[in-house]
Amino acid sequence: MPSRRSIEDKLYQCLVELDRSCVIESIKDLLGMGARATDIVLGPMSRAMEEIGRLYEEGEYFIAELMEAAEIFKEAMKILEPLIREEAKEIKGVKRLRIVLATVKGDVHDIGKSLVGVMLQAAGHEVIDLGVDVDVEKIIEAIEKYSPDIVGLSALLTTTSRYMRTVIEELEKRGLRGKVRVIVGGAAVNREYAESIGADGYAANAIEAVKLVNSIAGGSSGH
Ligand code: B1M
Repeated sequence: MPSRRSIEDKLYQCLVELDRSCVIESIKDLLGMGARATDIVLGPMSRAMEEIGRLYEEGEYFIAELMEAAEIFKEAMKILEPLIREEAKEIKGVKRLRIVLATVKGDVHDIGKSLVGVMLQAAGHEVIDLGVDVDVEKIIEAIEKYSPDIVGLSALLTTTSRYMRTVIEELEKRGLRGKVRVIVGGAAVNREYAESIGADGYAANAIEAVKLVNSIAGGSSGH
């Protein structure tokens, strides 16, 4: 009987090699062994996506491979998402907050942002997902329309992470900054950067994002 660790390694390898059927089979095997869907996604699957990015940087993979990897990831999420929703209920916060989520202008990476949205919803919060390549005008429209407690911004590109500062500055100019908390995340962002642009919080992954929102909920009236 193979160990859970060896199946995790297999899943990682199969995703790096873009072997769709092996990815699905390994996920089913891991679930059959009692693994948590959240651990599968945030563990071997996320590590594999990082490696795929590295292979792209090294010139071994091209855009076609990045797109294929994203498709396989999304197919796997069809199996994993309902289970992640169940698991995230365990980190349910005390208050329900309303969060407007967006991947910022110029950036079309949506897998991580969507995962954050799924887990926040499952943890009991209301999520309005504006999608990808979202400019500050759309964010402001959403703030005016939905009066969210939090705006969550995602960026995976170094170039687009700068737009997070633009959003915060524009909210200040329009007198909206005091009305919402702004939290940021995504592979191009870290805690130092979040602090430097005056964000209210940073989360490294989807679980951390839920914990961050729950901690903000602890000090707010909620929706
Ligand atoms: Co792109 N890409 N990509 N890509 N891509 C990266 C990001 C890159 C790091 C790869 C690399 O070179 N190593 C690199 C960026 C380098 C940089 O700027 N520092 C890169 C590049 C260069 C590009 C293009 C410019 C390539 C080109 O065209 N020349 C181009 C840009 C397109 C654009 O956006 N304008 C591009 C395109 C693409 C695809 C469209 C082909 C595809 C995305 C498909 C899609 O999303 N629908 C793609 C992919 C798949 C990747 C990698 C390989 C994987 C991203 C992913 O889905 N990871 C990526 C490599 C990497 O990230 N190291 C790469 C899995 C996901 C679960 O993790 O998204 O990090 P992640 O989300 C995590 C956390 O970051 C966090 O929680 C999530 C779950 O734990 N998180 C938040 C995310 N958002 C959050 C928000 C929060 C809190 C936490 O609060 C609000």
